[in-house]
Amino acid sequence: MHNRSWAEPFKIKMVEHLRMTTRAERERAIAEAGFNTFLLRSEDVYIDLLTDSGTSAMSDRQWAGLMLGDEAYAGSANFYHLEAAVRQYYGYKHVIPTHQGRGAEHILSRLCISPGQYVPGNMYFTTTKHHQELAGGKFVDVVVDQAHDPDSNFPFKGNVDLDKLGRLVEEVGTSKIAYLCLATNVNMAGGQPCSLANIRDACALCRRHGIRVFHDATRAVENAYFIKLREPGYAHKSLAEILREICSHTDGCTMSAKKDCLVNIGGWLAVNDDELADAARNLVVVYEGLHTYGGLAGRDMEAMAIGIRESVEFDHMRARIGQVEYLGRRLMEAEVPIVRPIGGHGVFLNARKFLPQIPREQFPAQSLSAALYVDSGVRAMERGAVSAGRDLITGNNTFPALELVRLTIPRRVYTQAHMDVTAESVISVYENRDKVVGLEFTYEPKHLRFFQSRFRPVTGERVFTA
Ligand code: P71
Repeated sequence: MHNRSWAEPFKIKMVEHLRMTTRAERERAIAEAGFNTFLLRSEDVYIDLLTDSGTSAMSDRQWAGLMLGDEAYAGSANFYHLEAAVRQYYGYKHVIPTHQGRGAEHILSRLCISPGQYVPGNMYFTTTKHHQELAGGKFVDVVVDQAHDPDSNFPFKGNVDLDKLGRLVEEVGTSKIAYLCLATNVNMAGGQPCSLANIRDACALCRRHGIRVFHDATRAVENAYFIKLREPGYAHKSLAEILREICSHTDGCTMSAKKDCLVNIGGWLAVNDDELADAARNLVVVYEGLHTYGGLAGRDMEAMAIGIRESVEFDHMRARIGQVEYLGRRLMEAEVPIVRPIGGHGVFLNARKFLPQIPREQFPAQSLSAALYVDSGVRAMERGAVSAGRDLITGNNTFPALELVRLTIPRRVYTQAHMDVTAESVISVYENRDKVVGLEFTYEPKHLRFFQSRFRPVTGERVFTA
């Protein structure tokens, strides 16, 4: 079986029509959107690779599950199904639903961070770091150096750098550390996994110092797939076994179920500690909803419970990551600069190499995502300096080592032919890269600026003059 090509372990039962646009329409649409792909209308998008978040196609079983929604205010049957699925597959004791991942991050940050404390993490994620900062914490990057190098082929670029973590503990002392925020399949590094050996060692280091570890489990199953393929000793374990082993080292997790769990909305906070669980259940009623629904409908929790079971099936993950690899390989063959190894949830273009003529102050990744949209109607997401935002203290722009454009693949949605068209468009923009123009801000909001910022080309009116 495994010497054959992967193919989707499903067939298509319903289709959603896409609207094709002309280049002139797209020029107008991106200008109206302030050259920010977040501000485009989805009707104007052909292939939507903005995110894999909440964009999955649900299965017929999940759709059937929606009809079993128990919309009781309290004690919905679907909550207990979700709780059982999380306990079985992730292994945490207490499960508190939230409307999505950042809802869980908010509750955890408020409960576990005191002002002035440090929160080490294996690379920042925008919403995670923002909630840590709102709670008075300071994020400290402890990911391995390879994560910041788009050309490093290291197989576990998500790993925690134990020296960096150890040094922080020594410098500031354990009482100044809120917890270790351990992300699996690190998003901002390009969808890169941690090894189980590293997870074990990082968590053991924390345990020796009495520091708790909270896991961002958003893409933990994708991480488990890479462990199975790449880490000695795991080839014969199931994804479910590997997932349980990852989680077993940590004290709890935040989850955006909109990714691995194959739903359009939802998340949860899970913890093992009884007192922390009580405090979280108490706080969730203030911000999300009662602790048996957390801002979700009963039907959403049912779809999540079913999605969790589907997400750990090997053939599902093989096809999901196989599709991402297919796109990545096509771009590598054309020598387009992408982050290597190819990640779990998308292919990340290295905008600094792609557009060396655009200075970082003119946001090459933002320009590239706008140009790609103009070329073909493919929508990507900037993951560079605009996403990184400003320094809390100096207020200056920060320029992370990675200036990337993410082509994120929704799960079970697009075909290989869509990947071909995407590759053709990226290659054609690459061939015309000297015709892409840098951008400057015309509007910059205070929080998570990448969502709503507006820009204009530094010269002329168009971002892509090919
Ligand atoms: C993604 C998203 C959604 C997103 C969020 C912020 C900016 C742009 C897009 C969300 C994540 C995530 C990780 C590792 C927590 C969240 C928040 N990712 N951790 O990649 O990837 O979850 O969106 O459900 O609130 O497009 P939430």
